[in-house]
Amino acid sequence: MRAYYFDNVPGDQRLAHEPVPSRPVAPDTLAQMGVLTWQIPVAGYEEKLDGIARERGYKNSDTIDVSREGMGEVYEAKIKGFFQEHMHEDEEIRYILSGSGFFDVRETPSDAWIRVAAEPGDFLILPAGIYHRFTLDERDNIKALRLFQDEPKWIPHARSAATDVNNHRVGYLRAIGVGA
Ligand code: KMT
Ligand code: NI
Repeated sequence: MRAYYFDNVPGDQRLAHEPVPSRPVAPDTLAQMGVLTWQIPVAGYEEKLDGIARERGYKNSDTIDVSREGMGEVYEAKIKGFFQEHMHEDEEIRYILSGSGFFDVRETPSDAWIRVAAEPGDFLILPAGIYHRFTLDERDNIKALRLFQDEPKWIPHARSAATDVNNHRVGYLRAIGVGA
């Protein structure tokens, strides 16, 4: 999965926003932030994914189709919501089946955005407590499997003074060795 520092140039969120020259971010750097990435070929993915799900205790999954056709009336609102910086109290686990998009994750303590370009076959885990956002790219569609440990809890907590002291946020910072 390709990742690079976001250029912070205002404009269409669907564009790559990759600086020239690019500033790539290695998988190891992402892993130090608790962001784990794998490649699992889409052909015959079920068996491999079952293994990971068993290992990590993911008991449930569903698929999400982020596209105008897939979402209907709620499309615009969803797209806006996904791109608002937020955190969750659970991991955000995605396996990309088709299409593409960008997961932006905040590096701490620099507060820089790192853009992760997700494509079919990419498996991605965002840890609980990390600030992040998502956007479609110019292709305007992505289909992904969402995995979860128990009940789906997709509550996005928009970044605020309150989330800065949320237990899961504080636990995340401790886990990556940043802050108090
Ligand atoms: C999320 O929670 O931001 C999403 O599910 C985005 C779409 S998954 C490719
Ligand atoms: Ni999220």
